[in-house]
Amino acid sequence: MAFLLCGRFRLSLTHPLIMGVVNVTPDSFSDGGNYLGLEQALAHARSLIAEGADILDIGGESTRPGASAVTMDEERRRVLPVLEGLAGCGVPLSVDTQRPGLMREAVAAGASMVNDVSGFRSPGAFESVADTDVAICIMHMLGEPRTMQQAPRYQDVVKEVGDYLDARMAAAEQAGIARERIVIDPGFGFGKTLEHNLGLLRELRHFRRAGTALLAGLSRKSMLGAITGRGPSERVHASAAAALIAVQNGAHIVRVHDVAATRDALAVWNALQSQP
Ligand code: 7PJ
Repeated sequence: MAFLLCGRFRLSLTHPLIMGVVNVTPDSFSDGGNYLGLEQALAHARSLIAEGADILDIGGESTRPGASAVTMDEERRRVLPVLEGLAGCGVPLSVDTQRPGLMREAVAAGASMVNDVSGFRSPGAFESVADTDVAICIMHMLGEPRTMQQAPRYQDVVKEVGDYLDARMAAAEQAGIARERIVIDPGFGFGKTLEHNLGLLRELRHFRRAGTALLAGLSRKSMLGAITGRGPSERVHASAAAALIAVQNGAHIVRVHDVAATRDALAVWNALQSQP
């Protein structure tokens, strides 16, 4: 039976899992500490768990196209208190970071998964988590966030993304990270045109690898804006549809902002699976 080793959790992959997104943003009204930002993030995290999130992904750095980088200290100040505040919340916590130093601190603070949109390209990234038991999510990104949407090109997007993920997975295993701890993700919107994204979604099943979980993050992304003509906060229905298609096409985990809507969409899918 397929499962993902995720710190002290062992997640069954026989049903799709919902990863809820918790963005920790600075509070513009508070001086000094970031108390309000922290309280908001914790309240949001708890409501996502109540809505049915199986995993929470906590991020303190914006990886949206064109976003500017935050310092390691600032990222640490945003993320670590949220991890500590959610200790014992009952679901595994993922930290969305590209910094090996923060990966280790996050694991010490209770994270069960490390999600790196750069595919653990920073020197020492795999090594920083190899001797722990946490899961890692390796995502494909073409280039880097600042420039990735400047005319991305591929000969064959499905093949190139698949080859990249295979190479990163091999490097992870080389570093001592077992397959059962690895999640792979084609990285929708990270250096991809609408056409590339649609090709990846259509062929998502090609990214399934034995012993490894497949994650898809389509929630509220600009490809859904291009399709519907709607702004980010109005993409809930399109996001639920996209999550359902991703699961139908082989995703084990969907990374979403709107957990309640996704849960209901996947409940319909789950009901069909249990038919004889
Ligand atoms: C993803 C992510 C994704 C993984 C973001 C956004 C942009 N991590 N972090 N996969 N997207 N693994 O949520 O719109 O697709 S940030």
